[in-house]
Amino acid sequence: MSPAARQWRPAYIGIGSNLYGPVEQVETAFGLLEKLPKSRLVARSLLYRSAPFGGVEQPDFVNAVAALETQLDARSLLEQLQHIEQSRGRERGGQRWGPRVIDLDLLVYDDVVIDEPDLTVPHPGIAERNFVLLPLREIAPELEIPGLGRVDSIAVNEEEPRISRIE
Ligand code: A4P
Ligand code: MG
Repeated sequence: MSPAARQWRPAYIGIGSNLYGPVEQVETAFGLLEKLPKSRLVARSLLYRSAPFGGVEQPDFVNAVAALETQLDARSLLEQLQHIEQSRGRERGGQRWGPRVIDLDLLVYDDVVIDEPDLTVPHPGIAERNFVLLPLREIAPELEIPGLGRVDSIAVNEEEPRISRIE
């Protein structure tokens, strides 16, 4: 293994659920992220309740963001996230933007830019989704996102439906 591959690199994960007890699902996801190989969970946002984005009629979501440091490369990390989704009973091939027990999106992986259909990093939805932006701003306001700039300089999307913190 090259020395570079052993570096600890920051990564941010968006978590969403709107089925089967979303608060518990998100809490469980944090627990599973904590156990990822070659990775450590370094910060977690509060939980946010948000109206569904994307035009599909469905229950409200619970969203949060996790900060990791990881020695996994971006693709290996995405595979691990997909394992977690599967282990929680996430069905593949469901409706796009439809309801899901757990959704884990790789939002940012250090300063890396990847533009492939199966992995786009930074995640293209960050700037238009308050349910990603607000929890990310809570834990990483100074983060520089390639192509977008500092998190706390990204404007909130005023068009997006309601969102509130779960106290
Ligand atoms: N993929 C590419 N880049 C990435 C990345 N950075 N992270 C590929 C994760 N996956 C990435 O994902 C489809 C494919 O995207 C994967 O095979 C992966 O290789 P998916 O999770 O299976 O499909 P999806 O989630 O149905 O599609 P998509 O486009 O990821 O949906 P979104 O954008 O996640 O939207 N409203 C609220 N309020 N809160 C939500 O969390 N979520 C959605 C889902 C809709 N509305 C929502 C919420
Ligand atoms: Mg997804």
